[in-house]
Amino acid sequence: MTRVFSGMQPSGDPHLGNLLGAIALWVAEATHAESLFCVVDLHSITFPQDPRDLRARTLDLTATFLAMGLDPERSILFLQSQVPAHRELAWLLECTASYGELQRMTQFKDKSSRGEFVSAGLFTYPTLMAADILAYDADQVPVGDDQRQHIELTRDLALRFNARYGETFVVPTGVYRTSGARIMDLQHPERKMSKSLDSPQGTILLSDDDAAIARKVKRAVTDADTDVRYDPEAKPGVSNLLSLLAACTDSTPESAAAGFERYGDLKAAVAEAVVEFVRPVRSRRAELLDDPTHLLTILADGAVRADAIAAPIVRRAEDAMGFLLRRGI
Ligand code: AQP
Repeated sequence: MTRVFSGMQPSGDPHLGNLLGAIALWVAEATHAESLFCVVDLHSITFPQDPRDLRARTLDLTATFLAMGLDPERSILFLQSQVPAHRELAWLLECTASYGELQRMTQFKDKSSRGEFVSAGLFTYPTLMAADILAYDADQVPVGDDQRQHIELTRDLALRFNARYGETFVVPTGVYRTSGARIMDLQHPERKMSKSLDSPQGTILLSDDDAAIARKVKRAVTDADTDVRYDPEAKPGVSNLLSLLAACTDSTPESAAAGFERYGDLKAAVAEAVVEFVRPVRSRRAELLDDPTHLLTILADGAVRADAIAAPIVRRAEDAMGFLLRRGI
């Protein structure tokens, strides 16, 4: 059976890009594959986190996974930090990746140029992501379009490792949505909606109430003419609104454009569709957060199941590289 793995950082409240570009895709993938979904808390510390915020956001994101429809019986839901394989394999892959290829990662260039503290972990982040995936022999990785370069690197590292040390890792492929794979910021439609960019009016968060969502959509940047058509190059703002409408209503951006003559009507329809999509997820998440013990129990169970898959794969990689395995395992 195909095995699917993906993860998300608890680095801020999830936004519409995370929900539509990633988790909605995971829910679809989980129906026909063995699947593992992970809160990648180790990734979030590439930037300093307040420990209390990190704990709270980790539970928030776990509840978000469930509220979006992931089923902990069918999928393995767990925390990256609770399964040692991720950290163990990351070092082996850091020594497989070259300095030059990590320097070429656009996410590193983008985030390191924001003038904040640049940790060594931000630089090696893609090797930890590769470890997340390769530790499970994952065949498929459903992610947003912004992760393409990291998936390509993961494939390159798996192929390089296999060529040097013998067949060890499954070479995974990325899975992307056809519409909604990259949701753009409503105020800056040339850049992706993001947890860490300071653009409160351009970012729709899961915690936003209905009125805030409608206000942000209505104030979204469009362009000078009034033509409603899907053309991301010439009309990035309008095209982003059409992508949102399509992703929330299960259609395509081109067909979503039909019937709209004015931006005002399009924005009203997008606001309604997004509100209807977000509202039940927000309220289910709030219910789930009332019982943190239940969430922690799901995570503990997930960690045991994930560890049972990943630990032998890491031992396999260590053995292939020439490390002496501890007697008895
Ligand atoms: N704007 C987006 N459109 C579609 N998909 C997106 N994803 C993120 N932004 C968009 C997808 O969500 C998953 C979460 O990945 P992550 O938590 O590792 O965060 P990220 O990709 O680095 O992006 P974020 O959520 O905006 O966080 P920051 O600001 O910290 O970078 C991935 O599958 C991603 O593709």
